Order: sequence, then structure tokens, then C-alpha cells
Amino acid sequence: MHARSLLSSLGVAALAISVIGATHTPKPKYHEASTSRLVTIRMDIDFRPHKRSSFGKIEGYDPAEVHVHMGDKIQWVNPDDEVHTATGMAYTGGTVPASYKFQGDFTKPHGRIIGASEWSTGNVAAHGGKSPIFVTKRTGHYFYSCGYHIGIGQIGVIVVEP
Ligand SMILES: [Cu+2]
Repeated sequence: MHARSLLSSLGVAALAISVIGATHTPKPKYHEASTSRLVTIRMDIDFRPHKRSSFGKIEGYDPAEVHVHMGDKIQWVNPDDEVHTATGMAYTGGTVPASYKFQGDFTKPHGRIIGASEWSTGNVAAHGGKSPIFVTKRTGHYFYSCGYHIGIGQIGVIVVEP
């Protein structure tokens, strides 16, 4: 009996985790004490900003340059007709990096923290896919790119302010 009720509680826990990991954005069930917000970035290879960013030419994400505060959450959505990723680059300079290096395999989701040494959404499916939700933990600016379209300049930047 005990084992069975333990298993059923585990089942509930697993369900709760899978809901958090689901592809839709759940409405918050309670008011969060902080002022953190969820920022959505669209993956769109055809998106070319009219105005260049303060970091040079970045495009393919809408918006390509986002400013957030520490603790804010970020999610990528992909209405495009191709798979994209958002994968952190090993670079924290002031302009668009001249050489691109990904940390780890861009096809596999890893990280979950913007500012960690490596992070990636992994493949975000075309026609409405959504990435896991990432949290910004450290100030700075973080370039990221799509593993498939880095060669044609699909690059974005997240500026995390205090
Ligand atoms: Cu792409």
C-alpha cells in the first residue's frame, strides 16, 4: 500500500515536471515575488532588422538584440519552416564575433542558464516549435547563433543588465 501510494506521488511529480517541460507556455499559477518576466524571441531566418544593432550586423532572430534583467526568462519560438537552434557562442566581446565557436553540441539542449559556459536550445522544430525556458543569471552580453545558419548570419545577442 505504502509502495503504491509512493509510486502514485512519484507519478504526480513526473507529471508536474513534464508539464513544466511542455512546449506550451503555462500561465503562472501564483504571483512570483520577483519582477522576472518571460521574453519571447522568434526564430526567423528572413528577419533582417532595418536598424543594425549596437553590436553590428545581427539578424535571423526577432528581436535580434534583447535587453533583459537578471532573473528574466527567455524562450525561443520557431514559426519558420526550418529547424533552428539558439546556441551560445564562446565569445563575450563588444561586437559581432569574427570567429564563431559553439560550446558543445548545438543539436542537443543543454544549459538552461544564459551566462553559463555553455547553453543551447537544441533543435527547435519548425512550424511552431518552442524551446525550453532559459534563465539569465549573470550580467553581460551573450552572443548566440543557429547551428544550421551561422554561415548566413543568423546571430542574436542577449544583454543581461542588473
Ligand atoms: Cu537557423
